[in-house]
Amino acid sequence: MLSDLQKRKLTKLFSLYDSDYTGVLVKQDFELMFKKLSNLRGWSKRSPRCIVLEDKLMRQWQGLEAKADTHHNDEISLSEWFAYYEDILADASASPEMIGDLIELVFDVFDQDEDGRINQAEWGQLLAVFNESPVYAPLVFPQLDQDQDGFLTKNEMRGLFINFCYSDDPDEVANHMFGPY
Ligand SMILES: [Ca+2]
Ligand SMILES: [Ca+2]
Ligand SMILES: [Ca+2]
Repeated sequence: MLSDLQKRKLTKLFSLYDSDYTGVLVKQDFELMFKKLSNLRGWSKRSPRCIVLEDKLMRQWQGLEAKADTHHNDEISLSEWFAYYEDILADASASPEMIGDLIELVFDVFDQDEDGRINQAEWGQLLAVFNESPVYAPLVFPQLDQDQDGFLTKNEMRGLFINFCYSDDPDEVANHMFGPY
């Protein structure tokens, strides 16, 4: 069973994906996300990185639809989303792959200076693209960056995502990684 705290965080994650603010996830949310992300980087439609990004997002949508759309109506409701995550979080073999894919996507798009790390400004851009105010970046980033070197590495990010998804501790810093929830 997901706890209330986990449900609040997963509702937050759902809202990050709901690009068109309809309260359900559909293919168009991923298409809009693709547009926002490729615009952020100024990647032309035919550039290899753009093609890779579109392919990754479409595969994410297809994977989500195949597993989460249990009512087969081409959309994912919040309750389907909860059920999907309940399965993922219960299956130790499923979550590393999902979290690994998300991290690759974050670094592909938001590591804009391409130093292999995410800094506070890059995190602010992620928040802005995913429907959250970048004003939260200076509030949350220093807490997320636990070794305080000014950057999140892939390893640090992995730990944060895992705690965001799994932790039932209200004091866990990763709870706030995407802003208020
Ligand atoms: Ca939507
Ligand atoms: Ca960087
Ligand atoms: Ca760090």
